[in-house]
This record gives sequence, structure tokens and C-alpha cells, in this order.
Amino acid sequence: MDQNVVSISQDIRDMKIRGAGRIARAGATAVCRFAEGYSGTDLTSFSRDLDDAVKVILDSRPTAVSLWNGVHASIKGVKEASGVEEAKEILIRNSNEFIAESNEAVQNIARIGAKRIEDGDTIMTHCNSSVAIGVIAEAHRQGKDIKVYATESRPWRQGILTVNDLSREGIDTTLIIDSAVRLVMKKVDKVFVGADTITSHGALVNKIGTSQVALAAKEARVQFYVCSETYKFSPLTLEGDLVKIEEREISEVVRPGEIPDSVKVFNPVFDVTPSQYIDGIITELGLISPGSVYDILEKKFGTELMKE
Ligand code: RUB
Repeated sequence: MDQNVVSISQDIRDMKIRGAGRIARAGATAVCRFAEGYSGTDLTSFSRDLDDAVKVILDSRPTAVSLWNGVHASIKGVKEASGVEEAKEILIRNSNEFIAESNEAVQNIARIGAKRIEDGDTIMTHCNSSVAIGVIAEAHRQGKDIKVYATESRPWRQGILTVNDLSREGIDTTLIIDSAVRLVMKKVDKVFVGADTITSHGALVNKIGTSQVALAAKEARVQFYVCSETYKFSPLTLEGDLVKIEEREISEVVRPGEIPDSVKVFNPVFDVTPSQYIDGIITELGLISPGSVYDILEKKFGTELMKE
């Protein structure tokens, strides 16, 4: 197995590379490295080895469809190549294109999303979404006076990354523990979160606790926005597939010996926010309603994907 594929996949599994956008670009990078390092000349062996590499990459984290989409965008058309050299060229070109488009989408979402933020707004964000942070930072750069409450996001505490990112931008930032969300919501005007996956019926799959933030926002009549590239829309859910919710090690929650062995620990790391809690999804194509996800998926993937 290609060593780059193995080590990038391991870094995703260990959360050294994390966040749905970054893992998608890392997945595309892994298949690109596979192509660059491939020295064989037999197309059948190349295809088989590529299938194995893709499997290792996709197995690294199950929930974010961005990884699946990033890898599938990279391997598109490879099976139709006439030889190994052509297959390698297609792979390298596709993955570079995916990475460039992904970075461009993040910038466009920042520009579009910043328009939803007004001078004087207090914002809440959850976990560590580079796309949501991009929106907030862009509004700040435009001179809007904003305050941000960022949740700690147990157990991995990605909120620590978020407050570091926001304060580096010079934004007035307050860290809160996850259980303070409902209390603090009274002071908040808008919530901006990222996405790991958005289903064809407009539900959001994101860091565990996102649905509780959405519930508290709904109760307090606070607008709830999702910042998401359209490659986080899941074509698989068009056919009714469910999104697999990743469960991680109990060592992320408790220290050894802290609780009796008889006590079970359940550590799901994502949850599902139904579409009726979402005021808008800010994508690189514009601000859309959760009800439009199906149409975008159909346009993007058509029936071609469904036949694969
Ligand atoms: C990260 C998380 C983020 C999304 C979007 O979870 O839930 O909100 O992945 O991130 P984890 P981005 O830390 O478990 O990967 O906007 O950066 O793509």
C-alpha cells in the first residue's frame, strides 16, 4: 500500500487532520500522491490498487461525506483511461481541481455569509468549522463590530482551536462550556456552524451538540445558519442511505480507572439537526434553504452517480 495513503489516512483517523473540508482535501491529496508514486504499467493492477487505496482512505472517518465526495471527484473517469499513464494524469488533474475548487468555495462562502452578519451582532458557533470561522472573520474584516461565543465542544475541545482562530483575527471572543448554550443564547443574534454532511432532505450532520444549539436557538428565535460547501451534500442519501454517525474511543471521555468497568460509555461524535431548525445554508452558490438541497444534488450528480 502507498505510504502516503497510509499516513494521510492515519492522520485523519487520529484527528491530526480534522474538519470536513480539510479531510476532503486530504483525501484528494492522498489519491493524488498514490498516482504520483505509482510505478507499475498494468492498468488492471493499477485499478485494483487504487480501489484498495480508496477503501483505506474512506474507512478513516465515516461521517463526513466530504471525504467520499473529494475522493470520488478525484477518481472520476479513471476507469475509462486507456493506460496507466493516462489514469495517473486524470487522477492528478481531478484531485488538484477538487482542492482548488474547495479552497475557492470557502472564500466565496465567507463573502456571501458575511452579508448575513450586521454591525453589533453577537454570534454563537460550535466546534471548529473553518468555513463558519471564515464567514465570521470576513464580517470582522469588513469593519463590523461583532462578539462571538464559542462552545468548548467536549470531548475533543475543538472550541479551543476556534477561540484561538477568532482571537488571532482580533475578534471579541468568549469561550463557554457546552452546557451554557441555552443560558447564553439569550444574548445571541445568530448562530453559524459548519457541516460534515447535509442530507438530501436538508438535515445537517455536524459535531455532537449542534442539534442542541439549534434547539436552543429555535426556542430563543435566534437565526441558525449552516456554512457548507455543496460537496458536503450527500448524494448517497438521495437513495435513502443513512449517514453513519461515528463513535470514538471511551478514552476521549474518561481517564483509566475513573469509573467502574461495569459502566458503559457512549461517545457519538456527530448528531443530526432536522431541516426545520435551519434558517439557511450558506454555500458557494449562494444562500439556500434546506429544501433546495435535493435540487442541487440532482443537478450536480444527476443520475450518473446513481448507476455506479
Ligand atoms: C468538526 C466539525 C465541523 C465540520 C465542518 O468535527 O464538526 O463543524 O467538520 O468543518 P471533527 P469545516 O473535529 O470531529 O472533525 O467547516 O472546517 O469543513
